[in-house]
Amino acid sequence: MSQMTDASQVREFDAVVVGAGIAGLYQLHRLREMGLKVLAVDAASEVGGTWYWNRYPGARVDSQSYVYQYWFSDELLQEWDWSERFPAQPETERYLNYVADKFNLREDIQFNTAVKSAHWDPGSSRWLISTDQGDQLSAQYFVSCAGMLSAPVAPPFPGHGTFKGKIAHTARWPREGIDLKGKRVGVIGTGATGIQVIQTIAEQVSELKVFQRTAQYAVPMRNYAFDDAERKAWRDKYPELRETVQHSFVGFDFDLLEESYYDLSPEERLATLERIWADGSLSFWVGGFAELLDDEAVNAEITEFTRAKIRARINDPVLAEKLVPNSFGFGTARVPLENGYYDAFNRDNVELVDVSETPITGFTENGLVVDDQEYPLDVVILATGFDAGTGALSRMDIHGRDDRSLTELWRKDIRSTLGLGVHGFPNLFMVAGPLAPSTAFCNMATCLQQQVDWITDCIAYQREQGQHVIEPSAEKENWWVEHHDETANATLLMTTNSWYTGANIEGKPRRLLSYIGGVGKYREFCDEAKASHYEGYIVA
Ligand code: NA7
Repeated sequence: MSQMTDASQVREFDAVVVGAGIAGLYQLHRLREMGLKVLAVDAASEVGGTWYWNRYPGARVDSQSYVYQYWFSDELLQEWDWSERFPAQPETERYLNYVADKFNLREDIQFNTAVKSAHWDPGSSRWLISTDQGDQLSAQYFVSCAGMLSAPVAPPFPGHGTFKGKIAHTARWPREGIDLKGKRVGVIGTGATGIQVIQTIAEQVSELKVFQRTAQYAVPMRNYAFDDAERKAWRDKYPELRETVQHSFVGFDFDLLEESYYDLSPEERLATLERIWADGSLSFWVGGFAELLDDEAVNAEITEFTRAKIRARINDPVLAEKLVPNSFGFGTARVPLENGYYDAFNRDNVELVDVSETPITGFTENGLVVDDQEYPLDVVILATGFDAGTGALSRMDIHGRDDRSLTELWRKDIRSTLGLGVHGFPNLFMVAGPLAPSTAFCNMATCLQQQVDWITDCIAYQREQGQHVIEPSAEKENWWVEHHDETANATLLMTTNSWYTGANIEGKPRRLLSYIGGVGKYREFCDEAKASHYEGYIVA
């Protein structure tokens, strides 16, 4: 108990789960069902995870509601009525609160509590965990459901402290909100988040300055309200949908097209692109031509199609060229959906400030400075993203066997086994860890549940066998990392700078954070590990 100061203060659990979002709630439920004594901790004051923190104006799920949900309870599927195809943050947060209440999950969640450190104690074969609230916890299993986009990053702009207005990061949006009506607002960042903010606040604020470093290819979202008949139609399809999402390329009810781009005439290609564009969802990207992601020529043609769509939306042709991406191919970074984003730039009160060549110098007391020009602002919104995949765990002080540090390991080389565990870290399980599809190439709800199920089955098997410790071997991990890299390197994604490859964080090792071999294929690897009774894992 070297990490602990007073053994009598230590609370003992079978498992400590970090996070009370989609994954954490389900993990808590599954482990409790098995009869384990579990504590979930979350830095937030309520459940929701991503949907608790990201309450910025316009925050909305861009996966269809009928697949972005839990599948484990038929009763829940019958009870919960989604109001829209793509629900806004408040509805998703309400859903997660409803789930927490329905399954009495709150009684085993400690809110307002962040894990500070977790150290593997070889003597007791347990994790010794400390929190920022002074808790000392001991658990056989340490399960991170801390999220893959939950560690926000903000550039260290000089003069930050001198600004007299308000600065808010989208992922730390205050619960009481920020009154933007009639204000002069600056938004830094035009990724999926910035796009949702900009299109939402453009008509509320007096002036909106959009500081854009890299333009994005955003696809129009076709959102609409569901009526009872539509909800019933989905409910009737749930048994089939539950299966479909688990075997598709990215965990949705659609899949990549079966036909090759090369088998179609130019007219047929265009007709297909128009058809999938009109669906108004991520299917234009990950439910389209498979060659988009690994064939430069095909990617270039689809990129041109998308650029033309963007140009057509902007009245001023000079501005249009600034909003059309020119440094990377369509689909080689996360594709945002938009709902009025490009139209916002046709408004008189919205100005694009191009910071691609001249970066933001910093804050003054009145606003932001670019190229010696001051932009007076009342509020600056940072939509500047996350330390994705590894950030949440790296920000905790996690030490495994032989005192090895996870932060140090990932600082040099981002490794994992199936994204579920890491060699050298016994009884550490990760949901949405790096090198699993859940980091970017999966409908999160599908992958999170599949991973929670795998972890639960693994723990159940261990207990049945009277085993206490499990850890992926070095060989198993090498096999996964090699397969992951081979799959990633065969695509066009590695050459685009974005959070997908860790390029948004200075010094972060480059590796595609998400497995891109397909959700169905990933599931097969996970199922094989289970069927082989965890061959390639070290058990004790
Ligand atoms: P992203 O996609 O990482 O976007 C962050 C944005 O912030 C992006 O446009 C960045 O430009 C911009 N950024 C970051 N630092 C700066 C500085 N110093 N100056 C100007 N602009 C800057 O984060 P999101 O929150 O939008 O989305 C993350 C994921 O959440 C999303 O993909 C969904 O899966 C949900 P850059 O592109 O680096 O030039």
